[in-house]
Amino acid sequence: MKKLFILTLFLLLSINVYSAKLETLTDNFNDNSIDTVKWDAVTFTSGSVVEASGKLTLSTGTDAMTMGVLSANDLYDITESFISFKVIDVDTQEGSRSILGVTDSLESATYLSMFIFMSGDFFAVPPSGNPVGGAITYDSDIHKYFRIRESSGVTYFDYSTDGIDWTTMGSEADGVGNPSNLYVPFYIIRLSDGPALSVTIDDINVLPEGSVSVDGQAIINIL
Ligand SMILES: [Ca+2]
Repeated sequence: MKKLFILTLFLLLSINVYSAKLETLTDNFNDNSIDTVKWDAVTFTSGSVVEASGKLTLSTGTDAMTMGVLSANDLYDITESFISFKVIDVDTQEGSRSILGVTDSLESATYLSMFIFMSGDFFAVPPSGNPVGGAITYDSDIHKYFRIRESSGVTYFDYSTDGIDWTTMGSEADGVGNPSNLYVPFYIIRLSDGPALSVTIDDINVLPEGSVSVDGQAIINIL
């Protein structure tokens, strides 16, 4: 009985200490209702977060600093894991900034890995904060799937048109932060007054059949 008690205590403590692998956070947004077990949807001032027509749209208002935010309720572990998502469309004009990815702090991150869409381009931003792979002009017909993955202490950034064949933008060592307990925020913010802006995403960690990782290893989360 004592052993059972100790084992139970160990398991309970383990649940509190270790985050689930990031690849286990999945959503196809097909039930047109935000899954509040997985996600916290937040709007600031006149922004909005809407799951409809099988996808999720985050929007700003027309005032500066308005935003729409979808953030995972739990923390996740990216080590030897990954997150992929589909960007159906995103406003990238001046005054718009969309940030999709993971971070160990919402205030002052020591580990972060994010895609940022701004000024007509998108960037892969690794833990150092210095983009890898340069600026790529965003084209919604070409840049549909995005993925951040970690392997052996290195974080990689990939994009794909079909979710099957991937292009690696760049990579960087994880650095000093904690990649095992990460927030997963997706948000769009309007930096100055102007028309409302939006980003529409889908298929968090859901990829078409036939998709394999860039290094040819595991087949991941097929439809
Ligand atoms: Ca969907």
